[in-house]
Amino acid sequence: MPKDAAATAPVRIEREGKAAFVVIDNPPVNASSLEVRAGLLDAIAALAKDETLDAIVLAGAGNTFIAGADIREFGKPLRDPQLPAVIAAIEQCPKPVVAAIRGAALGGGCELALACDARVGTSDALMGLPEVTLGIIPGAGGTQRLPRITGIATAIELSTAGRRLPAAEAQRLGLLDEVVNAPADLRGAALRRARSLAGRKRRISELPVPEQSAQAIESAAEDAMKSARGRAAIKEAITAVRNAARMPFAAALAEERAIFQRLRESEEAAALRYLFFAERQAARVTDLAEAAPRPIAQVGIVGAGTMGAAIAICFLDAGLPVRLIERDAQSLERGIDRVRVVYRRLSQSGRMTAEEMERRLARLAPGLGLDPLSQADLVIEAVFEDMDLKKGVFRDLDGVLKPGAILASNTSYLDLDALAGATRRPSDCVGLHFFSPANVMRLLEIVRGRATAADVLATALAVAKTIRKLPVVARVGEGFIGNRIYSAYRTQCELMLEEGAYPADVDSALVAFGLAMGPFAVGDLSGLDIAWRTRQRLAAARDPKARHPEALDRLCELGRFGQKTGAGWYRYREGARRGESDPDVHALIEKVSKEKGIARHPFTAEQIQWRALAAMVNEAALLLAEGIAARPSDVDLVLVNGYGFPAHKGGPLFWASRRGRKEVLAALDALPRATGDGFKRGNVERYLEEISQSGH
Ligand code: T1G
Ligand code: NAD
Repeated sequence: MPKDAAATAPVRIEREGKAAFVVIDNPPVNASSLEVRAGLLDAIAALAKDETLDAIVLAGAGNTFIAGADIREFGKPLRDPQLPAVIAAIEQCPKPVVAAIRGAALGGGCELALACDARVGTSDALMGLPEVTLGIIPGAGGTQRLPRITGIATAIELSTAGRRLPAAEAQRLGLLDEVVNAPADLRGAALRRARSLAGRKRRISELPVPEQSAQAIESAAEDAMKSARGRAAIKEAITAVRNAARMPFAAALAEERAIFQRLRESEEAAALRYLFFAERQAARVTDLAEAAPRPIAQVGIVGAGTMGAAIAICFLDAGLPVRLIERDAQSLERGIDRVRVVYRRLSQSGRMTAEEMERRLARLAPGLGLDPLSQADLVIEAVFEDMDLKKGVFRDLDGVLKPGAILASNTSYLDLDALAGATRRPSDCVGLHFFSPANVMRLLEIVRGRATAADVLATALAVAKTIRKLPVVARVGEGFIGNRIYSAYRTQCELMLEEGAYPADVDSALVAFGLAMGPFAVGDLSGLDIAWRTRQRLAAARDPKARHPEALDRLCELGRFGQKTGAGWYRYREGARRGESDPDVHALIEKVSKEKGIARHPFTAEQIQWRALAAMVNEAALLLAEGIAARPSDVDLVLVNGYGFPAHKGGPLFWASRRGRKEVLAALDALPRATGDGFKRGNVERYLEEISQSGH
């Protein structure tokens, strides 16, 4: 192999005495691409017959072992050699092969490690079989070798949850034989381990599957199916792992591969691949150039209500000191208590030590008035959703904060440019729209104002990474991306009530589609008064000719705000989280239809689904055309990570791009007919084409 080819080869051999290191060097994450697989096969074949060698160590260059198969290859027919061939070569190699694992050994990377005779890792090693998060199952022996180490029940849990095991847990479960603290010690430890095998092979595939009670296996399978929500990959992963106990190794391996190949072609897999790359693209903002983020060492939060307190937890969890400000002592106490309750629950359930809880609470500094924020680098406002109040807070913050500090608002709908306009530093203003519960929901809509400086946006993106949030950038517009689309979707769902459906019909149809909850149950959970107040605020600007659903306003006029008032679209028994259909609501809805002269007709679940999703897709096209969102995949990320849209359907736009064009257009063309004047039809076709061209 000519010198320069050897230098760039994704797999190289480094000799060290009677040992050889096979190093995978395929940046950025040493994915086992076609070239890597071919390189590994050649290397193992060459070393297997090298009499001068007594040990082989498999390692990744940089701080990653192998992050799995190259996901970019999935949308196309897989080319030989495929991973099972490489794994068979390692198992059949007469010399012991030891995996030296630093960083990620995930999916195919974990399967390669399990094919080795021993595994040594550094303390930052991360092992697991996350294939189900890509709509597939392990396809190179993971479902057969893992249960031989951990037992069937644990292997079901690990392969269906897609869990990534830190080094200590991987060692406890037997995936790692040894853990070294310093990366510099890894090679030496791996060599010692290889030599300690004294030429013997230690094939996991030859191990028996540990005995386990049928009851333990059954409950692991049941638990896993609970979170499946119609996802085929979960069900298939359970089947494949269980085959380890009921079929010979080779037969179960072939069955695993067949399932893998079948799922690889599935829409679920295409959808999850699309979201995988969409997440990595979302943080890329084209015109940020080299803007460097500002340092954030101290954070302030104004308003310690439902959102403020949970946002404080995000920053405390990230190791930052937080000043939490309220308007009076009682509200402040309530806010601090909200933080304590979350940490106490984590500590009591063993997910956090009492010491760690105290450490995080010690970083929380409560206060009244804004002066304590004078040295903060970032302040997030989370007071009531009222423009005048928020403008006042922004104006006051402007007078207190040091130069260069960033002012952010957690507003759900309001005009960030107007808030920024209330200060003398609009370029330091940005929207940070968290989703409730903010310490749990991954999504963070970063709202870019007209004046927001590039380095302020870069800082917001860096902050999102620091607090482990998935950032999606939106421009200023009513409801930004998520709330705007959700509002259009909810409007169509409310209009269907006037035409013949009832809340439970709509909710069950959309839950059947895969949404976590239907719009009426969500409304009752978050409080109907929020949407009602927004509608009242926008009433003056509403097109008088457009159809406006009436039922919600009537419910709110009756003081039915949902769970918090014991009644909304549904009626709630004392303490119940699930509502019951309420004949009073049905009567109210029928009365509205009558008053409007609308003949009621039954809806099929499919009709409800198409109408609701067409509304989402259409509104997405409108806001993309306005530049509120930068790309279709950003919109899908928002709906999947903020509004319970099923990830295995990829988001409304991806889903629509996979349906027949005629069906989609028919559903879109039905919307103006149903909605009447004032309905704006978006150029959906353009964005569906864009997604189809993206090759997912
Ligand atoms: N294939 C191709 N590209 C990948 C990749 C992969 N497996 N993993 C990451 N990348 C790219 C990613 O798109 C980004 O590119 C860059 O690497 C950095 O990633 C047979 C079939 C390893 C924990 O599910 O979880 O093996 O945007 O931003 O935050 O059974 O990446 O810069 O151009 O995420 O440091 C199973 C997926 C595959 C692991 C690193 N493996 N990767 O996180 O960086 S299925 C996975 C990750 C499989 C076998 C089956 C993470 C990471 P770009 P990043 P990071
Ligand atoms: P909340 O009513 O639970 O809390 C608001 C807090 O602000 C109260 O504790 C109040 O005492 C405090 N406050 C009011 N005026 C203040 C002042 N001048 N100085 C300091 N504190 C003051 O409301 P919330 O649900 O946390 O919503 C807060 C903001 O977050 C709103 O803009 C809302 O639209 C937005 N938001 C809410 C959600 C949600 O699901 N609740 C989700 C995303 C965004």
